[in-house]
Amino acid sequence: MSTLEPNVDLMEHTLVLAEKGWGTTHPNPMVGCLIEEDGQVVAEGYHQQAGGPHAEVAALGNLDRTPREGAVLYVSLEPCSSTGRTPPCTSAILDAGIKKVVVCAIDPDSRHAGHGLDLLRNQGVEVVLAPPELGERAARLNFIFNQYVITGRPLIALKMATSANGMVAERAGYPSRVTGEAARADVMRWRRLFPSICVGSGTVIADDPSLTARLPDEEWCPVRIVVDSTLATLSPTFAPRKVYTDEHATRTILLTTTNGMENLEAVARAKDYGVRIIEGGAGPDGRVSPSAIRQALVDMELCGMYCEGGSALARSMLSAEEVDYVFHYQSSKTFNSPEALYGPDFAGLKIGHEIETKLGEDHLRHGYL
Ligand code: AOF
Ligand code: ZN
Repeated sequence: MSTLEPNVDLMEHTLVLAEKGWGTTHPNPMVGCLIEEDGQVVAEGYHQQAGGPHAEVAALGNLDRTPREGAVLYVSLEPCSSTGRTPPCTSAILDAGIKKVVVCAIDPDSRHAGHGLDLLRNQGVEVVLAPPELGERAARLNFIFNQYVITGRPLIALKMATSANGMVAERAGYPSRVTGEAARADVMRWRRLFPSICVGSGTVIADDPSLTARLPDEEWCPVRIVVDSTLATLSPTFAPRKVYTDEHATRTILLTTTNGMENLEAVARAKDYGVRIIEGGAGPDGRVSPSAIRQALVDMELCGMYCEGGSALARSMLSAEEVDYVFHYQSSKTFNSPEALYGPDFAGLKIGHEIETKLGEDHLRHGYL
């Protein structure tokens, strides 16, 4: 008979703690943990970065004493049970004398998947799982980690913002504001989560984006991948683009084709900027093939990528079925100009396990393709 009645608020709080590692734990998951004694939270911890202490070890370390009898450890992900970069958390829990553990989600990493729970139970620890709805939320938090650890395939997400009538730009070739402030702030948060971001050459030429995550307390630059088959973005006919000249230029990677590598002037310019060029395979249309983009991520050991278009790149990735996850921001504005640019048919996409959020006047739907 179970003597443990877990507290849902405390379970939820482990998710809040996990999110403190938003974007900093790759390729590891975000995990939060707390220790409760007699209804009081006496220590908290979270996983900050791969190679660093896991959430359970951080919480036990923050307690700085032996947990009292009856202490309950709440953790957002199943405790690991084998040695990776760090020793197993199951050992840390047992060594601390914890006899009750509440777990929100099972670790999909096959080294652990359920083994952590079994091991603890076999050692006489009472283990309780969160209710399914909370378990799903805990698991969903680590959607990038989950796919990468299960399949070895980096998670490629495509973000697009469209007007109410399906346009991605008010005037083709020029930057335009499709969504409002809240949606743009939300994009910054996703840019902070993904280890890499990517855009096509047309977007770099038209918008001159910086592709950084600008948050209230931090500016962060993911690995910036520019997909540019001919190295047109390095043309001297316009001002050098920000991604090549700002203080994060060494975090920009140009992905091009054999044809692009023959543009020797552009190759020399990239070298001057300190920007690395990767040569990938081309499709029948002569452009970098979507599978070459995925291969580049695998080669660089990047577990996820947030692709912000433009529409040519989005179309080719969608038709090659190289998109795993979509973020569709839908504005309530209508772009009626004859120069407006149609995007891919986002409204028609079937999104699995869809999450919908209202952001000011705009709507975001995101989920698996
Ligand atoms: C936990 N708590 O806070 C995290 C876990 O190489 P390591 O030692 O960091 O182990 C990485 C694996 O551990 C990772 O693939 C995932 O299965 C698990 N992450 N587990 O109990 C944590 N970050
Ligand atoms: Zn662990």
